Amino acid sequence: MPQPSFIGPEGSKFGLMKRALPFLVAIGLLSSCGGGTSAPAETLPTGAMVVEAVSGLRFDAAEYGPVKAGEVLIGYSNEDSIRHTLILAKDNMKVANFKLVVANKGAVDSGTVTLDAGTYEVICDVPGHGNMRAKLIVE
Ligand SMILES: [Cu+2]
Repeated sequence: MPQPSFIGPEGSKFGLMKRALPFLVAIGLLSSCGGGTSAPAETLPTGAMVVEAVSGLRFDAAEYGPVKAGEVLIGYSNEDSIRHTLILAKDNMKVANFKLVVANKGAVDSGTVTLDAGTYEVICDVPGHGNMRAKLIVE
């Protein structure tokens, strides 16, 4: 027996690393490129109106804006440790097809929504988060 137990682990460990390295590099490249439309945003876009979810089931402000009517880019950042959402409503009517979701601490989401002038409610619709309400002024 030519000492298989001594050579063996060293050799196989090194072999595994050699095989794993290109794979890890490929993952790194994929995640840094991004670009897929369905992939969640990892950073807040420049120029976005940013809302933060903070601990205590609150938004970071009671009122946001004023922003200009038209296409409004909204960013949502989670400074809390649980999942939050962001929807908009005006005159008790939900703004259709717009919902931002931040699943955990540090998560961000963003989206563009077309808004007329007026006062909107910013709402987190997670059950039990009824206190997460703020105003958004659009003019
Ligand atoms: Cu919430």
